[in-house]
Amino acid sequence: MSEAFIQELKTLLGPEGLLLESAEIAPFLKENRGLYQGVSCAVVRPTSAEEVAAVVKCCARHQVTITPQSGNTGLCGGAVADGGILLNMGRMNKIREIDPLNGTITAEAGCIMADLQAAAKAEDLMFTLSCPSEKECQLGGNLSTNLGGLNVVRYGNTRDLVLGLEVVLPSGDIWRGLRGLRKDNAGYDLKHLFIGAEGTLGVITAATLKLFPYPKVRVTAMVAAPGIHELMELFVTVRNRFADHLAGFEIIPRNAIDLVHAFDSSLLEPFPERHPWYGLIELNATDPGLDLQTPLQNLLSELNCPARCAANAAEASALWAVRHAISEAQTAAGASIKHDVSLPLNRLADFMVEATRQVLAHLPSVFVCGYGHAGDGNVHFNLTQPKDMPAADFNAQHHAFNRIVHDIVHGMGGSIAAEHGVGRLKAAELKHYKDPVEYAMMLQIKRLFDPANRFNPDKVFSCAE
Ligand code: 2HG
Ligand code: ZN
Repeated sequence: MSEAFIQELKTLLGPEGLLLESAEIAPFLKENRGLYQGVSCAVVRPTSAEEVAAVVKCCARHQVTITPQSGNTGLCGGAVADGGILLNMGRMNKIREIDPLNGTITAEAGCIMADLQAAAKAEDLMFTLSCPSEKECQLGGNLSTNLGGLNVVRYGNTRDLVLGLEVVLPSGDIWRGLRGLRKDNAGYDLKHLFIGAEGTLGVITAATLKLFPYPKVRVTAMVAAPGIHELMELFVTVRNRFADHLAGFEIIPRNAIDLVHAFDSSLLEPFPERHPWYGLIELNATDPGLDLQTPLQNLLSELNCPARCAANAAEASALWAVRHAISEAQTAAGASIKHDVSLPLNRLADFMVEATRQVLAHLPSVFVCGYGHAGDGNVHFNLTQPKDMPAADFNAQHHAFNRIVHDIVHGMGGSIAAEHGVGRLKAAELKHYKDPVEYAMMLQIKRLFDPANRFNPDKVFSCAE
């Protein structure tokens, strides 16, 4: 980066908007899982779309690349700086509007998910995205990876919630598309190009998303099943019985619960006895008079299904705390090779069985723990380093494990990237598995929006494109 470029940035941003000291920059260059080390000598922290646009134009003049970053909680290296500037959105954290009549929130990319939930709740509305990292992750990242999360059965993925976007394009133009319309068929629906694009087509600076009436009734229950096939059957039965009242259904293997207890022994043991599989069910309703608990309990006892219905909000939180802790517990247990994949619901259980069989055949001592969001077929099929194997040796198996797991996913009609993005981690895998016609269309779109390949250049697409 030239001195002239840095001088221009200083003029555009002022001292708070530009970090140049290595000690200040270092936290932004850290990658969540320690897989990558970001490289940059300038972290830009704008406060408006106009500032972002000015920075983008300045980068174009000086041929500098841009890595957009929001909460930096990603798991696939999508926000790792590549030598150009790191565009951190954390200071664009204003909620611009909550419109109760329209049922929408318009918020900037640097807003933290938990803050959006709280702001909506204050208006008796629900911001429905929720995930274990909700106290740190930011809207820009949620949009850029199309996060699903814990309420996906009822409310859908991020993409299903977005009505409008504000985006700074690689040209430096600002697309002011913050419409709150539920029906808009005036031409192409361009917002969907930017959602899930991981900052490769532009920087999302704000979004308008749907809100829902805040539920007045909530039932949380942990259930148990002898196998994953039985658990998925139970999911379908509960979904068909409760339809829109089913907000979430999480699938959890026994060894995830063991992992969680090894990490934090104060977390709840759901039942006195152990079971191979657990399901965490969340039902909700806006009608305060509606009893969901009795019919759920009746259904589960008719099915002879071990169940623990939370008696109060504290017990519900304790049950959810077990689920929330899985990812952190896995991190604490050693190096992990993660597969954030999705399957058609009718193949999810077969996938779990077959993938477990094949990875154990490859490395019998590997710790296999696949859990996730049953509602949208999203499984986190994660492998943890065996205790007797150095992390470097285990990590050297990354490609071999990817090939085993992703081949099964692909063969069953699933996707190798569900809600954590492609980032740097899966760029080569994406190219390997994507239909060539589809991949070529993606490349054409990338080249149309970003012909100089300056926006997150080494993410989603392989460097060699
Ligand atoms: C979750 O559902 C998150 O807990 C993280 O998506 C999953 O760490 C993971 O693999
Ligand atoms: Zn998840």
